[in-house]
Amino acid sequence: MSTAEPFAKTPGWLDYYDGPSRPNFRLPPGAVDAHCHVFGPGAVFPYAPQRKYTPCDAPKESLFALRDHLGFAKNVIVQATCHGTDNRALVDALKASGGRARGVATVAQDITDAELQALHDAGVRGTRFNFVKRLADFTPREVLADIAARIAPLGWHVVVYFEAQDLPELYDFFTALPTTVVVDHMGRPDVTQPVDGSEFQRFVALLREHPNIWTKVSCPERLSQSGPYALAGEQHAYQDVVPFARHLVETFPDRVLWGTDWPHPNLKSHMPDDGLLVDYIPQIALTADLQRKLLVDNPNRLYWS
Ligand code: 0GY
Repeated sequence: MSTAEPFAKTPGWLDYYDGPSRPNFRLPPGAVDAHCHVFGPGAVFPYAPQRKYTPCDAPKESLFALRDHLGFAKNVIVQATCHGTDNRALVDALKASGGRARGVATVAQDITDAELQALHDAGVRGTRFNFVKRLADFTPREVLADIAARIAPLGWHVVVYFEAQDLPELYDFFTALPTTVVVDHMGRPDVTQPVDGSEFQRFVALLREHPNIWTKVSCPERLSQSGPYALAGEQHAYQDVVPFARHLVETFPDRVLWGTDWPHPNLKSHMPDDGLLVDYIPQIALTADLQRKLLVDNPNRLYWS
């Protein structure tokens, strides 16, 4: 192992797609990729000892090049579990972005007010609670509630990531949070179930009954069972996910966000062409008005106002 590459990737790791296509779909001016990550580089920003996977490096320069290639104006960079509560790679990217990126950090209960303020000054506007068991160790609810109470006065929100089957157990915790709450990837529905089935309708009810809860209609490449994959020019990728995302975009047009999820950690089946992922957007947001809300108005309201 060389000193330049101090970390060996998890066996079977798929690197992000090299040479993505230029989207056919023209993003509206000011569009935000509201869910993406930076990884390392590990030689500069080491991966966390408690991580559950070791990714390929995915540095800020590559993210910003992708942003420009796809036609996005800005990014929301979300702290990934492989960096634990060490937000240095995130902060470095935010500072290098010239105001064109905001961040969602992961913080520990013992973070000081001065450290929170420093994250805020760098462009952090939220903290992420990860309940996906393959990604993160259990943290007691009291600890998370305490963190939420600490970040609320800064005007931050809480981003939550969980699997659909765990929503019943988490429902009361989520609905008691004192901030805006953003749910990653539509709460990870089982898309072999119907949109009007009980599992997805429980998630829809969560949003309907709680106007402070938003969701990212992202990650069809992670949720799809039937494809087709966003590869080889495919303009109608991930058909089985479309009705779920479209339902949320049309029911809650002012509380949805979209992101690439670049560099797509832990995907096993394939690595999507990010240009074709952008071409997926008009399948779920059918009008220019819905597209502008999803890509421009909503993320700018949450992260830049
Ligand atoms: C995502 C999804 C995943 C990983 C993480 O923080 C992370 O490590 O979020 C996943 O493996 O499903 O949103 O990036």
